[in-house]
Amino acid sequence: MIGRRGSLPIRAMLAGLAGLLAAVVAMGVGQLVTAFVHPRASPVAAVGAALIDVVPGPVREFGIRTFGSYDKPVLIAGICLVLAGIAVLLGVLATRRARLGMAAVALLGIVGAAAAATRPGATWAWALPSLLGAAAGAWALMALARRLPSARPAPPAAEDGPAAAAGAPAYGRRRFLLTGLGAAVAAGATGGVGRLLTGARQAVASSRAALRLPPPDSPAHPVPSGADLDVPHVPAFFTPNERFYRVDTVLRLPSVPREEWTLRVHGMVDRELELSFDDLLSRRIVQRDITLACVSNPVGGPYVGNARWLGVRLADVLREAGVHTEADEILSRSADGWTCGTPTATVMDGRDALLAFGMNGEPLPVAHGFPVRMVVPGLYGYVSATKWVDDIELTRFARKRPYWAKHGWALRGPVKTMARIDTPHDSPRAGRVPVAGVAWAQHRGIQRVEVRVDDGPWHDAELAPVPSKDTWRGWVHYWDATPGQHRLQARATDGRGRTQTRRRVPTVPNGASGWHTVHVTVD
Ligand SMILES: Nc1nc2c(c(=O)[nH]1)N[C@H]1C(S)=C(S)[C@@H](COP(=O)(O)O)O[C@H]1N2
Ligand SMILES: [Mo]
Repeated sequence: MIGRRGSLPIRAMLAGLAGLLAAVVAMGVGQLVTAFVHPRASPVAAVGAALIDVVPGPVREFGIRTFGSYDKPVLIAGICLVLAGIAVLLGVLATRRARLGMAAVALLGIVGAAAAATRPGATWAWALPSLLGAAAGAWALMALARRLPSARPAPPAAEDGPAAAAGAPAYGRRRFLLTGLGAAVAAGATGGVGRLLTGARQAVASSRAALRLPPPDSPAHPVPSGADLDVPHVPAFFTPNERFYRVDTVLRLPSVPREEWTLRVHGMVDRELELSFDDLLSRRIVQRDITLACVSNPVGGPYVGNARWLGVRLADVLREAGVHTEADEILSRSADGWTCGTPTATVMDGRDALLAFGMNGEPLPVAHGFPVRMVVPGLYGYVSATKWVDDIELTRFARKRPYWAKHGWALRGPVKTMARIDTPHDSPRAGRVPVAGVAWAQHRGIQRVEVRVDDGPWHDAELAPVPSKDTWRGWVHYWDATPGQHRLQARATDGRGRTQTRRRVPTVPNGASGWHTVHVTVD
């Protein structure tokens, strides 16, 4: 009796293990096939990308904000965990009701295939990794289930000693485990070969490392001394690359070696262009300091950074292509299929809209768009800053709506004037306390920042000198802090004399507004 009762949970555990092993086989084969189709056709990547698309907007933005650059690893880990759970259940199911188990595996394959085949830019071939992976998984599951030791009663002797462990079920278990081991090795091998074939990660790393940035034909204005405020907790004028905020929808960073990169310029133009990376390098190279801001930055939030970009002027390239006057939209597309719509008039109005390949003296980091991204001073990133850009189509807003416009965000996204209080943020000591931060109104510039305490009079803050109206500007006001609770507020006025609105609106649909307000308790 003891032997029999003991064998049931073990059998269930082995069935679960069979499910897991079959899932690993499915993943390995899926990965191998992915290498021949497209990186984004991998079942996990496709389901993840589809999830990002279908979850309600607030959930998506919450995820992007909360996890920052970690949202995608968290999502991938979540999907893998859920898959592992499903695999265990399927293993148990398949050993009891084989048909039902197979039907469930097929359903999973179809879900993955449908997610992959409906990604932007997908072809029917993108369904193959999921379908072939599911087929391999089903086959492995059946093979393992057949070798599962059966739950028949143990011989009577089993009750009496070590013989119990050496009986027929143990022999069956060994056979099962050997098959399982074989499956795991096969999965590792196919998956590994798939990875090797993909191999793009190393390729892009060495492509980036080997790039020597050309000197600019048109250097950035020298940064005036004092642009860095040197007040603790206020960001430096240049945001270091590794600390620069990151916002995008990709699950795995696109791997585009510059040797393989091309930019196609087409649509409503006189002449289609196709530029290689070397073509870019042979053009007039400009270097500019430009502050980039995200539309989903809440008032006082961190999604803004300033960098020295190196690249070519987008307007020069477009002029060469000959843009038709009716083409009011520059629809740019990235290697991962994301799209962005930028007003043609804005890019052509003389500002330094760039196709950038350098960031703060380094080749563009992969996370920030290597080999080439767009940067347009004055516009939020979602309507201007396409990373991994490889296609630019001149079209009309009325005809083609970009990614975020389909998710409820505004078609146009000029940056709103904003002052952020970076310090103090906790409990300063009474006495002279710097109230300081950064303010931005790209391409209009910052003319004035004012600070007030507890609804008192507005005080002009000192402004740091800056090289152009395309960057943020540090500011500081020294406050005679008295003990107790206080409310600090700041507001900026742009270079055209317009003070930022007091009206608080949320980030959706075209950027948050309102005066940044900070509560402090002075000791
Ligand atoms: N390919 C691609 N480019 C993209 C995005 C994206 O999701 N995919 N996000 C945009 C948004 S919303 C912003 S704010 C900026 C952020 O650029 P960063 O990650 O280099 O800071 O990139 C833009 N470029
Ligand atoms: Mo953004």
